[in-house]
Amino acid sequence: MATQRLFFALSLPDDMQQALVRWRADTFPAGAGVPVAAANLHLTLAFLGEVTPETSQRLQTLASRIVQPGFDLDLDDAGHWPRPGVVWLGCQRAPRGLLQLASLLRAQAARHGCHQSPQPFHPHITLLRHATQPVALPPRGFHWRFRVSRFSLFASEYSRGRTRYRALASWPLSSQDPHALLSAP
Ligand code: 2AM
Repeated sequence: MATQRLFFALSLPDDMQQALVRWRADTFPAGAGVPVAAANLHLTLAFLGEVTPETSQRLQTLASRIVQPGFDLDLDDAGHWPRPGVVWLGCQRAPRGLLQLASLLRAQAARHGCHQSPQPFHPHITLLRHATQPVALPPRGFHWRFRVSRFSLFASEYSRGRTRYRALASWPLSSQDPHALLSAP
């Protein structure tokens, strides 16, 4: 079977997608860049690149064994990377759970031959692409919070001029706080 272009990511709840799309339209001028479709908004944990079915299966098995509590994600930062032409939304302080999950998935990917960027992980949701000209960023003060209780493996598929991200599998993050377990009578 052919390879697939895969990545592990967090998807956004529907109401968050809609809120971000409205905020983006109010915040950035139409010519600032190409908006990412609401359904495609996501936060990448580990990019795998072109992957064989065998490697995909192995990484899915490892992902299914991850035991980690869920966490809250605060989206309260925005930035512009002019070289890749990306305007992004992120967090001023990434939660430890997010960094742990990404680091584990990236390490497993690297061990299975998926090249990982030497750049430090900078969690972000890409809002606009092809934003190569200077962009005025909104002043700090915006803030969304959502609970992350699962992560997914996505395939990036391109057809009829459009990129679509299709979830292949999802895994829950446990709802229990490990500290609560430790202090239980
Ligand atoms: P981006 O949003 O910053 O462009 C699907 O393409 C997802 O994988 C996107 O979130 C994209 O990040 C990320 N991605 C694509 N190519 C990548 C690469 N070479 N290294 C790391 N992440 C990449």
